[in-house]
Amino acid sequence: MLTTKEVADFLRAHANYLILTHKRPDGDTLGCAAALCHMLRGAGKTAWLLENAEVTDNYAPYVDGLWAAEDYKYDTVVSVDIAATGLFPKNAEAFRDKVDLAVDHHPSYEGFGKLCCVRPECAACGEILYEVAVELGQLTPEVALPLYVAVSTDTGCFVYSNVTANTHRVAAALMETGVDVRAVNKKHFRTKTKKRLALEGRLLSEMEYFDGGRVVVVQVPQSMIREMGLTENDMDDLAALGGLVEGQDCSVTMKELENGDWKISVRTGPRVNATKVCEKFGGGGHRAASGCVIKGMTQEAAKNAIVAACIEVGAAPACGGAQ
Ligand SMILES: [Mn+2]
Repeated sequence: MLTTKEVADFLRAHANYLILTHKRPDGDTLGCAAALCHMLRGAGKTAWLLENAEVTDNYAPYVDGLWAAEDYKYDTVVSVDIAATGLFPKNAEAFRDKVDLAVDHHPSYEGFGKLCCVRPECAACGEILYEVAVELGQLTPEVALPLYVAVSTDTGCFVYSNVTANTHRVAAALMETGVDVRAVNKKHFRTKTKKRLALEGRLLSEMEYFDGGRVVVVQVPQSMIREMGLTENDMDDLAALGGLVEGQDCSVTMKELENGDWKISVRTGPRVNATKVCEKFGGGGHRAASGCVIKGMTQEAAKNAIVAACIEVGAAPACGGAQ
């Protein structure tokens, strides 16, 4: 396990970098990749990102023009914010055993990198890359902007329970480079497309409550996805919606996949261990945010099964340590 100082030494010691991002890329993986690319170039290195076909419109501007050409000759592969080889995009599968350095903040990091810098205490991978930028003397506005996007988006604009004083210190240092964080926050947290607002309106009005209102269920069947012409971008972070309701402490979001399986996200307060709920269906994650896939069930059956699991786990006496 490398320190950020050792990461900087490693980066100084090589020349031609290829940077990998994860499947269904979010602001953290893309922001970190863009920032790493800029800081390496600032340090006199050659650096490009492996193209990620799933980049959504809201994050595309940060990685625009940074994709590696097909014939790019790299000597060093770095992954950012990738916890497992299963999260490599299709065109990155050949790199599963070729990552020289993995930088990540997920407690579930699988150890695929030859070297790694994994810091689970960081709310965003961007906090780690910030330290690397400082070590390299490359905390320029060009580096700071995507890092701010990484940190703000991975913390829901600094409100998730993973946020620490260090998260705020990093954000403050990034602000001090002069980047326009107001524009970033307005774009990512205070602006929604008309389609997204129509979707939220429908989901809010169709929300179902169980267990005296402590469990709330939001359902997005394929019929709704087709009818409203929804893209992945339109459905980004829908799991946060149920959590807005007063009195709930267990928010379930069910999205039907194209094959009829149900992708379930569970967000919980201290009473319900989301990991234990999702483990019943072969999934997992964090104590307050977990996921699973329910296969071979109708919408009604899947809903009943996940609600029953939430009620059961919530009713069990708390035992064992934190997860
Ligand atoms: Mn992340």
